[in-house]
Amino acid sequence: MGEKKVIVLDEYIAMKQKEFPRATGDLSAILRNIGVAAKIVNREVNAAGLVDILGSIGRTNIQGEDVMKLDEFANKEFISSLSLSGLCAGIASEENENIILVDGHNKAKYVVCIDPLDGSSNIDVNVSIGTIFSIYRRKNLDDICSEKDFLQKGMDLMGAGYIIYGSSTMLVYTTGYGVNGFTLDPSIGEFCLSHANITIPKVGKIYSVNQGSYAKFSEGVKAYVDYCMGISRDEPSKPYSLRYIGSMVADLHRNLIKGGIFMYPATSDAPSGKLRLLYECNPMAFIVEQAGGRATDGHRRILEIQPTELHQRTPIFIGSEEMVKTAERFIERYETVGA
Ligand code: P6P
Repeated sequence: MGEKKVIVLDEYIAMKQKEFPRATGDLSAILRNIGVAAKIVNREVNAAGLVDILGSIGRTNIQGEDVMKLDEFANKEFISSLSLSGLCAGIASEENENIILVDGHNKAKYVVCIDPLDGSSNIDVNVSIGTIFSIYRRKNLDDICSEKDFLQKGMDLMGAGYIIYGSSTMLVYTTGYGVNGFTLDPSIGEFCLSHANITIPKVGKIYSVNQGSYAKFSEGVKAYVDYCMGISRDEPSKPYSLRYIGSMVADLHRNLIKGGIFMYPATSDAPSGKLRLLYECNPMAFIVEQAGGRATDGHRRILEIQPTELHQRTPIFIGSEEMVKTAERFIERYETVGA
C-alpha cells in the first residue's frame, strides 16, 4: 500500500527513449543487451570467487567446457550479447588485440568499446571488480566497420557505463542526460533504479592514488599529493583520506558518490600512465562529467583527446571538479617552474 514503484532498467530505458521522438530504439536495445550480459557475468563472478578460494570445483558449462578464466568468460559473454543485438557493428575489447567485427552486421549503427572485467586480479581476494563499456555511433554507415569507428574522441560518445560487482551489483550509465544507478535485486533478477541523477560533490575529502609510485611522479604531481597529505610547502591544507582499492571501477564509484579525486598519473617508467583511453578513461570521464565532475590528463579534458591507437594509455585525474582543478594548478605551477 503506497509502496514506491520499483523502476527496472528496461522500463527506465524505454521511458527515457520516449523523451526522444526521433530515437529508433537501437541504443536502448544495446543497453538492454549489456544489462543481460551483466547479470550472467555477475553470477559467474560470485561463483568464481568460490572456485578461486576452494580451487577448481570441476564444474563444466553447458557446452561441456571447463569453466573459463573469468575475464575471458566475461569477454565472451559481452561480445556474444552485443553481437546478438544486431545493432553493434564491431567491438573493441581490452582482451583483444584487434577489433571484433560482428558477422552479418558489420554496417550496423553502433560500435562498443569494453573492458569486460577490470581489476580481475582482485577476484581471488574478493575485492570489487567491474565492467566498463562505451558506445559510439559510426561516422559513415556506408562503410564496413573499421578501426576508425573506434578512434573517436570521448566527447562524441553516445553512451557509457560500468557494472560494479561488489557488496551489491550495480549498473551505472549515462547517454548524455545525467547519470543513473541501478542495483541488481537477485530476488527478481532485475537491475532496479536506486541512484537517480547521480551528482558528484564539487569537493571531497578522499584522494585515490597508488602512493607507492610517489617517487616516480612528476614534481607537480608530487606537490599535489603532498597537498592531499596536508604536508604541502606551497599551500598548507588539512589532510584528505587516502582510499585506493586498486580497482578503477570501485575507486571511481566510491568517489562519484562521496566526492574525491582518483589519479593514475604518468610515472618515470610509464610516461603515458597505465589506464587505457578508449575503454577505461573515456567512458569514466563521460560519466563523471555528466555527474558534474571533471576528468583531465593533467592538462586537457580526457574527452578531447583524439585517439590514435585502440589500446593507447593516458594519465588521468578524475573526480570532484574543484579537486581536479587544484591538481591541475599544482601541475601547471611546477611545469612552468620546471620549463
Ligand atoms: P596499480 C586494475 O589492474 C587497473 O587496471 C585499474 O582497475 C586500477 O585502478 C589500476 O589498474 C591499479 O593499478 O598499478 O595501482 O596496481
